[in-house]
Amino acid sequence: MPEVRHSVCALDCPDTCSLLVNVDGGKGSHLRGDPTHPITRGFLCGKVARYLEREYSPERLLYPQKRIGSKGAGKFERISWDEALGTIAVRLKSISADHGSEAILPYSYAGTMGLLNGGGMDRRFFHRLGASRLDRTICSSAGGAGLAAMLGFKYGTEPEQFRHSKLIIAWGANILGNNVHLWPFIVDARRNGARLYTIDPVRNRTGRLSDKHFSIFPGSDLALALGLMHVIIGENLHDADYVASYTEGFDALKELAAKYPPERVEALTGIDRADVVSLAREYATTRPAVIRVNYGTQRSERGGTAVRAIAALPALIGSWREIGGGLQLSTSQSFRLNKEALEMPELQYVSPLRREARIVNMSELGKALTTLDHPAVKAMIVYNSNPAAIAPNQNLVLKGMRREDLFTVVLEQFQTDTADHADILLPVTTFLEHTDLYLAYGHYYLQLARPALPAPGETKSNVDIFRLLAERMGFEDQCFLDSEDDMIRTLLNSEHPFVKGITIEQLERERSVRLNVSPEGQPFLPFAQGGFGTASGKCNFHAEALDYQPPTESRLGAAELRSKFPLEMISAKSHDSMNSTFGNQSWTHRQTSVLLLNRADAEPRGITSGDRVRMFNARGSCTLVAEVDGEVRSGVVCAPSVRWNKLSPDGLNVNALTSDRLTDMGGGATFYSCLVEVEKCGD
Ligand SMILES: Nc1nc2c(c(=O)[nH]1)N[C@H]1C(S)=C(S)[C@@H](COP(=O)(O)OP(=O)(O)OC[C@H]3O[C@@H](n4cnc5c(=O)[nH]c(N)nc54)[C@H](O)[C@@H]3O)O[C@H]1N2
Ligand SMILES: Nc1nc2c(c(=O)[nH]1)N[C@H]1C(S)=C(S)[C@@H](COP(=O)(O)OP(=O)(O)OC[C@H]3O[C@@H](n4cnc5c(=O)[nH]c(N)nc54)[C@H](O)[C@@H]3O)O[C@H]1N2
Ligand code: SF4
Ligand SMILES: [Mo]
Repeated sequence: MPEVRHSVCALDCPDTCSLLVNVDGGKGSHLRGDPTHPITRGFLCGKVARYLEREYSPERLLYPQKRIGSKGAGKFERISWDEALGTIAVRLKSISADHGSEAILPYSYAGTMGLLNGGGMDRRFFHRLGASRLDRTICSSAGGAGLAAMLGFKYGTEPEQFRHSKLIIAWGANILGNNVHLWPFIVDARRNGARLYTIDPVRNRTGRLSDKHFSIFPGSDLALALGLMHVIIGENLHDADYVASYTEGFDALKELAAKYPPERVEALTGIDRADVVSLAREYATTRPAVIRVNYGTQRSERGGTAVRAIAALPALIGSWREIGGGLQLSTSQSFRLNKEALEMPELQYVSPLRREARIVNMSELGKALTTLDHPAVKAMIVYNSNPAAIAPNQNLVLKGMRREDLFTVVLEQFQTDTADHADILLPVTTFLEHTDLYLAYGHYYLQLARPALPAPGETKSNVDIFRLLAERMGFEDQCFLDSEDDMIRTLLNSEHPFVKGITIEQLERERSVRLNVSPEGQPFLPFAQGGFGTASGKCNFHAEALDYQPPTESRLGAAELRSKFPLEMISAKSHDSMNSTFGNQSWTHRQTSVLLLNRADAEPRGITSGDRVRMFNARGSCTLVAEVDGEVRSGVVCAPSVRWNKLSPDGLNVNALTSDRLTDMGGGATFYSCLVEVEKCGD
């Protein structure tokens, strides 16, 4: 009989699943979803059901290495940990002495969502070093800012409540692809007569299974939200009592919405005027109605404001009052852990800087590596991320990463495109092999995971590596001696009622603990009676900040750009991958080498399914295989992402085309505001 151990999926996914691992003679033999977990409910997504293939892949990095070929060539030689750590410490000390400590740049995102390995010992290390601080904007900062501006908090409807909804709107949210554990609740709701609508320029798996699909122009969601408000307010379908009690700025909103009649909204969004009207009426009169808006909506130039406007809709119709009403973008801010004590920003004051370090926006990495000055970036330490593949404006990023005078350290599990650019490459554990604490951004359960499997070769966790680096740098601060459990206790040391009283012992026993967001057995209705986190405690519509302008890179954007590059390119998430994490698996490679085109765009270009096509704009180009069908609306192409550059014929992926222009709020990346042209490749 195999021993069954518990773990938590660390991938950057709203579901944060609870896992059970069968272990036979020290080796994992089977991975499944924990049937007792209220969200995981005993099943896993396709990619993680096969995670043991990754765990035991012969391509795992097992030993520290140093580069022996040119940057990017991927030629390395094994070295000892002693040599690796020694080399890094010597280089960081000399760079800090010669150029100032801010010449050192950490670069990380959510390769693991674990709080300790994602942002614990590393943060302490870089603060003590006086390194530049990284603004982690690559994914969700625009939507986060939009949501916070409207609601004051970054949380919303519980996934469990979706089963009580009668109308579910998936707005830029590929639920089946990217958030599959919400689906069973939607199935339950539909059994009780609920309808599911999707608003997306791409009719993906979720769109195909919906009752109605609204094929929207990319980046025009703000105009649609205003159009819905036009009808709702114009026909007096709003909840006047909720609006009067818990919101402010309604009169200005009414005035603004009046400027968005259905005809104008049709022209701006591509959605038929009659559909705008019927959607608004249904949304306002179906009780309860819930919106699942996801980050797809905010990867555009107007993305922050779009989310802000969408987040106003439940307040307008009063659906926050109802079980199964409201809206969910993220639940992350309900985890009021003591992150400040974990990260220790005060260490910057004992660093050589003796002040707070400058902030570098990760969505502008190419610029940072090629144009930043005073000081220029001389060292980059990358962990939990693969910027060579996932960052926008890839040609500029790669130019920077190939600078001979840039010292690059990469902590990785696999030989990614970023690993190819390392001077020193360090092998790290997977989430199945180390301790960590996990919040979630799609539910309200806090979870603890202990190592379920032994760490192979000479792999170490991020926590251990930064602890060792601190020692080599001569940092004597007590905090670098903290164990994982010390750090978890630090995080749990919070007075906020949502987490107060949760202990490591309880987490050890129960593995998954629901936050104290509502009394036991009762649903969490965050804004049923106001209680917004804004200065006034009310939902502030702030209409003056909501007017719509089409994105520069869109079909209604800059004329000169449109004439050269008439197609809007979306590089949405591929169904069975996780950004670039599974890039070396054959199924991911298949899913991320295609470009979906509408027949109306393919035919005039002489393109049919199976053709090799070149997609290009002024920033770069890449080669893909055309798939012509009805999935994307005309004028839009979609390249499921993120492919490993080195597995493509030209060594580049779609991010060679994406722009490093920032979003309207939150300084986010605008991956989905991207104009391109496509041509058939010659034979
Ligand atoms: N299978 C899988 N799951 C994942 C990931 C993955 O790579 N693969 N990545 C994880 C990560 S990092 C994240 S942030 C989440 C993201 O989860 P989502 O936000 O759901 O993912 P996206 O694919 O970016 O976007 C969702 C949908 O938005 C649509 N979209 C694009 N532009 C627009 C627009 O302007 N308006 C509207 N209305 N829709 C638009 C896309 O076509 C897509 O269908 O998923 C996580 N889960
Ligand atoms: N074109 C396009 N580009 C995109 C997106 C898109 O939709 N389209 N999505 C964007 C979004 S939403 C996001 S979130 C980013 C994601 O970009 P990244 O944060 O870079 O995520 P991944 O590509 O999944 O790469 C994570 C890496 O971390 C490594 N890793 C996993 N666990 C650990 C660990 O414990 N320690 C260390 N050191 N490494 C570990 C994995 O092996 C993997 O190579 O990509 C963005 N880029
Ligand atoms: S990637 Fe998401 S759905 Fe898949 S196992 Fe992990 S948390 Fe669950
Ligand atoms: Mo993301």
